Amino acid sequence: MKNELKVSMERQLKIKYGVSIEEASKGEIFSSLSSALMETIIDNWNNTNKIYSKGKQAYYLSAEYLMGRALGNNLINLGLYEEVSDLLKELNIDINEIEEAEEDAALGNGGLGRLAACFMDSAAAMEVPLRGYGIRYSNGLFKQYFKDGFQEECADNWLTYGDPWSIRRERETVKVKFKDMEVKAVPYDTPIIGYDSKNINTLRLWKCEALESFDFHAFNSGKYAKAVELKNKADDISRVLYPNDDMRQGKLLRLKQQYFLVSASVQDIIRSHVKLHGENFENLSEYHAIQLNDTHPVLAIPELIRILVDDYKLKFDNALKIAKGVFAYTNHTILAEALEKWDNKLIVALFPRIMQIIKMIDTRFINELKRKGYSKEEIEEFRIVKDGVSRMANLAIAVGFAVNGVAKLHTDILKDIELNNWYKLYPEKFQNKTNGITPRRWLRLCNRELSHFITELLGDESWVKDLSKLKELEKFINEEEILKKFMMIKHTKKEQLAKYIKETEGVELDPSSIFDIQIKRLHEYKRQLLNTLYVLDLYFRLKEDKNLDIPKTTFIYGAKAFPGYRRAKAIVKFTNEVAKLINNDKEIDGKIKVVFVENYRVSYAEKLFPAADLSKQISTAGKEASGTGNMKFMLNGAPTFGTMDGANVEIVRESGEENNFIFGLTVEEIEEMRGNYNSKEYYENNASIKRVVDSLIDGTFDDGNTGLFEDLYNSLIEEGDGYLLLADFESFKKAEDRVFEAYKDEKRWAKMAFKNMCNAGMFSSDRTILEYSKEIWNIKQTKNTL
Ligand code: 26Q
Repeated sequence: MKNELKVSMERQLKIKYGVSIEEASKGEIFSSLSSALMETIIDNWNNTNKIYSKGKQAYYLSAEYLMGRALGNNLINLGLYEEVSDLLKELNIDINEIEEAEEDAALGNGGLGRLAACFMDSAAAMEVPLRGYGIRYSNGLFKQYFKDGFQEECADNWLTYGDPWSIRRERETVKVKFKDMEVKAVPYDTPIIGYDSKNINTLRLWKCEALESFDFHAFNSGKYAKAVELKNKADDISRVLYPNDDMRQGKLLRLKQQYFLVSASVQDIIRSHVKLHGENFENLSEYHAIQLNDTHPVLAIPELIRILVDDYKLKFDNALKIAKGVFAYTNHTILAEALEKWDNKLIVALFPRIMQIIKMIDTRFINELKRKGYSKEEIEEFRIVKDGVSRMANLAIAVGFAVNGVAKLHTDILKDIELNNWYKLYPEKFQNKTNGITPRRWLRLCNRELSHFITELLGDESWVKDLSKLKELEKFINEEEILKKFMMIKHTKKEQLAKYIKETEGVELDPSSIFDIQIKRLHEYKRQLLNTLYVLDLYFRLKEDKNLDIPKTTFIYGAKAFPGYRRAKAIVKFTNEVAKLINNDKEIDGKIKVVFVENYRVSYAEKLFPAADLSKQISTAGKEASGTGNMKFMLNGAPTFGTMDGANVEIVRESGEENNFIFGLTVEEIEEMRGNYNSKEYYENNASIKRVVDSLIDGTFDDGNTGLFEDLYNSLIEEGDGYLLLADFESFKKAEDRVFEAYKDEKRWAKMAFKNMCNAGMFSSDRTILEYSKEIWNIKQTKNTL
């Protein structure tokens, strides 16, 4: 294998770049090695497709896939990591440097996009016939850097040096029609390699192109701009990922993107159905299930009906009935502002036929409700088309055969509160599917030291595919030598992170300090500001009391703010100012340190999770649907410091409340308080709170006259502190005291951390994907035996 790979690499280097291995740059080595690996998997890939097409398949429709890097993960899944590492070493090349040469594929914002990527990996490993459909954005999520502590953004041109992990399938191009234009959707297929399996699944991403790349007649008559106008208009559709991960933004281009994705994907599914089973659609749901990742791809429903009615001449009611057997919908959010509503005028302007179909679905649905005895007023709240807009969640629940939340608490909130009316109408549709993470990337790849130790203790590597086996490690919980080794590995990962942070951020960290880490998109509800107010209070207390006895602590943040989200950007700036003040204070002498890392992304996450002592998950209870970063920390042996929100509830149930640091109001307590909360009381009656909140307006910090800090002050004091930061402040502080207490006792801490790792088994996305397969899609695990 080694020699074969080397020969293939040399050939690739020659044809692509005209260089030898000795002359090649790191990027060129990355690219040629990846192409060489592609060559070795093609047969298994084609055979997997062949075998899958015989039975029922599921399709994941998602506007986002936050894949990160492919090389390291693919080597792990192929079982070739060590071999290739040796091969490169013989050539005087460090495999880490080659991995670092790969750009992240950042075609997603955060949790929802990363979940889609974990699901792809798990489906392949579990040999589940699932195919992903998405958009091949030319620009992924923006890159972030800090200038004077302010967030700045620049474009992510991840394709500048090409993508060796995808194949353009020109022959499978489809056309997508808008009212005013027609475009090509060209598929790019990426292999999703199953760990320790011959199964290779497919992620198909569509690129938008003009039918003619260039208007020759316009060019000849000297109209150069006009000659490329249509090309640019088509390119725009798959040009960039919208960097928003909550608010609905009624943007025309975003709606075009959504329809582009679903029209191409549904046409593709129907084309393969017709090829395999003929023009018979009564059996569509016997062969296909389509999972809608949030409301973003919900237009797939009217698009399928359009194709069946207009192209294959089915009756509308029959087409609707068929659609009802095919679609299932996942809800990822509780925030009301995130529920997508599209202006009907926009829909009509872009695709009038889709508007007609949505209205027909709405009419049929109203009739169904009338038959069930609902009154006119009651029916109004269910309407799909209402007040000039189309409500995508309503469309998805009315037509889909299943609706699921992403953690137990989240599903309960949907059933009991947010979607209670729907739950009463269709109780049988509602399911819970607690999220998960892939143990390949989030342990086996990113923490090879810990992985090898686990394998040594368990005797083999079967845990990588059956994470529940970690539970067997609990029998070692009182063995000092084992705990010592476990904590030594943690220390090694902290040293590696400290080195990287020194190189990239220029900040020196002490690996023996507590690494307290909060990494996630920046949002008011995720409460990074609460964390920073706490750190500032701790700083003030240290200044007052030189003898305050706390273990040395490093507070690490990573987060991108939506470029138009002023308050989120204010929190970035404020945290950077607090960091500057603390890190430069000679008196503090490094007792506490704060670092906000630049450009947090999947490949950075792989360095942060394994090095964490403490996982910060501090959202206002009831706001975080699940969270998945919390699971990555747990798997790498970090206790959770968090509220009873999202999947934290299940994490604590699995690992024990005594092994985590839970604080803050619960969902029930917040419900009870509704309307009676007055943040000013907390501000006026608590000196610590007053001091840190006042620092926002008393000149302690400089926001460059932008008014950003005053705005933060107003959010807490004048606008009522909607996310209850001040209400949870004292409880937060007490929980931090418990952390310090626990950390001082090395053995106790080691046990807490170890206990978390041992109980992370249920958070494998392998478990999640098998639940979707059995309980929603009704598809079978199918081994590639060819
Ligand atoms: C919608 C319309 C227009 C533009 C953008 C959007 C948009 C894009 C992305 C709306 C939402 C998102 C992403 C949401 C998201 O990441 N939600 C997270 O999903 C995770 C996986 O289920 C959960 O763990 C998190 O709790 C949830 O916040």
